[in-house]
Amino acid sequence: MRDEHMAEEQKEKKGFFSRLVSGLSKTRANIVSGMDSIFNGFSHINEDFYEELEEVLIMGDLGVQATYDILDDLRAKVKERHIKEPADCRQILIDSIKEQMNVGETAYEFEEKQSVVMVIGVNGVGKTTTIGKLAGKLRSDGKKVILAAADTFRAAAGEQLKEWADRAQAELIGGQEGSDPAAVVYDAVAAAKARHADVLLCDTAGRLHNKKNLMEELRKMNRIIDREYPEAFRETLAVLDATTGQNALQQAKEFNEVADITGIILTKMDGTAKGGIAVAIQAELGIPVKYIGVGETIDDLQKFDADAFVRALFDQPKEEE
Ligand SMILES: Nc1nc2c(ncn2[C@@H]2O[C@H](COP(=O)(O)OP(=O)(O)OP(=O)(O)O)[C@@H](O)[C@H]2O)c(=O)[nH]1
Ligand SMILES: [Mg+2]
Repeated sequence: MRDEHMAEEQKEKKGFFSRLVSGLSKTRANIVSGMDSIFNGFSHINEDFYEELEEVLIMGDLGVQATYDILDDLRAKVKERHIKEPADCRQILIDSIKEQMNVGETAYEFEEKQSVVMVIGVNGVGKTTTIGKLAGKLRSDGKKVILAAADTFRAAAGEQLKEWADRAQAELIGGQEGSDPAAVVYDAVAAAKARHADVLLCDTAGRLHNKKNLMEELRKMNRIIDREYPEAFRETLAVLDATTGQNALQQAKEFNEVADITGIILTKMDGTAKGGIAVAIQAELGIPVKYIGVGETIDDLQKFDADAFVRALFDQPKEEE
């Protein structure tokens, strides 16, 4: 029995890793091929070598901050260890990228607590889909999950979430289109308390009449949760679309001004060459990327694992298949 279980787990892990490997293929082509051609193209380490590396990292969407941090670290280690061969820099660079992305041990505490998770982000980034995936994941861990359809602005947003709720077998609390989203949150909190739910996931609108409106609405919902459900563990996840590259960074900054973002979910990592943005976000904002979306189905949400991410990016995928 136990062996079977372990074999199952191994298989799952493999599937998980190969999905990550294939999801990151364009990012890999973008960053790693560029890096490797530098490692192979230079016979010794000089200023040009560092400059070209810098260019590859910036073009790979790692962001200015992370790029400088990584290169400073590399320069220091090259000096300290008297490294002469460009190829010997590869592993140092990989380790340094990994270091930039450490999530910390408490990142997934909310999954084990009675919690409220606010999911915020501009329209179309993948909030509703991500909530569906997250609900599926929590349900399969045996958690009692309630979804709040607090996007009452966009037509059919409620129905879209309902489909995900059915798929994940989670309960949904919604409201009429055009009704007050804060009222939906109020009702959902009442339901979560009455039914002793483990996790309440709140879907929010990506767009209202204007941005000020949207930010005000988020504040209002937060106040209601604070007041009505103070005992709940709070998590606020900003969803960012990886394909938008540096724009995603700007969005996170704006949302962080109204809500205390505790984590980032980076969606659409499959099929983008801009996966390096995962590194930039952590370096520039100091907010951990907690999950990544690698496709459109319920299984396509993964906990962000810096180690697996870097391995999927830099190791030859052949040996893992
Ligand atoms: N390839 C891919 N597509 C995704 C991923 N996550 C979401 N999508 C797609 O992105 C589109 C938008 O997703 P939604 O979940 O509706 O986005 P939203 O943020 O809720 O949008 P609004 O409610 O309009 O603000 C859908 O077609 C999803 O299937 C992902 O990880 N990979
Ligand atoms: Mg939505």
